[in-house]
Amino acid sequence: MPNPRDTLVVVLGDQLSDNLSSLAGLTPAHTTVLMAEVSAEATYVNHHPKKIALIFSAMRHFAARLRGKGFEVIYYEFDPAGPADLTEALARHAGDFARVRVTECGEWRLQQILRGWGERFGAVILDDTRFIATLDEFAAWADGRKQLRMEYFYRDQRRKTGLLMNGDEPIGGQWNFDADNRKAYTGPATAGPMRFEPDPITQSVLDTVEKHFGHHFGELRPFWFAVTTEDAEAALTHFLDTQLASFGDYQDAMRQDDDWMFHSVVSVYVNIGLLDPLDMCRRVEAAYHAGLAKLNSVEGFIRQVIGWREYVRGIYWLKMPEYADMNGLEAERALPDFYWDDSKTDMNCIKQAVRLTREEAWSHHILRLMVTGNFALLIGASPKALSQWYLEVYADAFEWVELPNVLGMVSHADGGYLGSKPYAASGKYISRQGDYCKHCRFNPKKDVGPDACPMNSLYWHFMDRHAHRFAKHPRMAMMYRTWAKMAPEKKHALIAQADQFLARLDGDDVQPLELI
Ligand code: DLZ
Ligand code: SF4
Repeated sequence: MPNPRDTLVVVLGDQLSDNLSSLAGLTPAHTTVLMAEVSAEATYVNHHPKKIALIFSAMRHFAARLRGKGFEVIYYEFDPAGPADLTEALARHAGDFARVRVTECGEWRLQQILRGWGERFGAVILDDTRFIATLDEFAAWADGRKQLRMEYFYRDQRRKTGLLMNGDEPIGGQWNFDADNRKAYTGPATAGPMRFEPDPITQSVLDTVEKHFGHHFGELRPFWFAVTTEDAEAALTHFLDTQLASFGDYQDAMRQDDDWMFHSVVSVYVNIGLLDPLDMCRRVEAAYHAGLAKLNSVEGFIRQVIGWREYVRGIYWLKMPEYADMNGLEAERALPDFYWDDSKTDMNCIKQAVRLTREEAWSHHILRLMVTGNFALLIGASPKALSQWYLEVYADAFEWVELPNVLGMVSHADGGYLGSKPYAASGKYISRQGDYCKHCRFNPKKDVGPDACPMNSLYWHFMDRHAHRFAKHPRMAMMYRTWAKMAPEKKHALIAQADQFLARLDGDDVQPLELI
């Protein structure tokens, strides 16, 4: 029987951290934790089965960890006859306790539900202290600024944490070494991230997920993610020892025979709380001081975590809920079928990116931004549909991080808040950064004709239809000059080629369909 003076703490599926604010200062003997695998959270979008398995298994392991520390844990394993949502689970127990606590969550939708718990159960909602910048700090930083440049925010975070600092100056005399991080990779295929054998807890989760969510897009097995802090730490150590040294140089590279290259995959672990972002950055910094990696690798990694990751979270909470509806480029096209079925396209870059996503619930940032993202931008895919896709298919996707990345970075739907210009690129960019084009039936050097890379004509179609928005942008002016100088017949042929492609995408084309 719980003691009616005790505290009930609700721990969510991405709050699997020892230093969680809702658990801080509580005595295990007087604290009960409630965790629940519920269909409302697993199906508000159709998450990739690997993502559901990751979260359920990591939740079960975290529950065991808490029990090991002496906490009582009420745990609902997924059961269609069990509580359908978190409120139902909480309603069954809240009355037995004097207090209910929960750490704020990472989504507007669920945060409204948590607020409801405040009214109904007197639940206290605590700040999520696992982030480096508080939301108030971010709001104060953003206040009165016309443009929110990540770079300036990032410098403040460097100063605040002391990471890679020499007094008030950045180590190396420069804040950002991104210009060094764009090399194509031609070395041998890499070993990739560390993989873990599923234990009996994970095996049981896999059976549950297969039974109830096996119809969602994506492959459940082989499942190899870390599901405990110890294993996530081991994965980080593996990254530091084998990948970090080359991470920076080849951060934007793409390879047909190597899905991972030097990417750590630790976002999957950090975003559910198995790794602490600041501790992780300190380990990466230590690797630099130990001579294991160059500054461009270490700075690039740390910027992603204390700069970009914190910055997108700040934007999300500053701009929600209106943010989710933004569609600055008035893009309305449905996402093509091949985002769920890589056999339905011959565009090799898209095929590889979707295949990897299907197999692993992961792809690296340049595939997300410059392949699936760029193509969606060029065809004018609806940012809402695209956001939903990213949220569903990636194991590290939670709305606070996914939405600004998709709306701001990928679709330029937020009117230039995150980046002043869209990241539109033709097939030439993709062919420069890797070897996908060598394995493609299309030719990235050709703009028109049956074997022309579709990205090329789509790129010019995009530029042409948005000329009124971007022609005066200083960093796009050169491309608009090229467009202006192009012979009218060439322009016409490019637009006609893209129009025909788009008509085929929309299913309006009466000609026999080849794979696109
Ligand atoms: C994403 C997810 C999934 C698939 N399942 C659960 C669940 O069963 N129980 C739970 O507490 N949380 C789950 N989550 C995470 C939440 O949906 C939500 O995205 C985060 O808690 C937001 O911070
Ligand atoms: Fe992608 Fe075009 Fe290259 Fe094919 S040729 S892989 S479609 S960029």
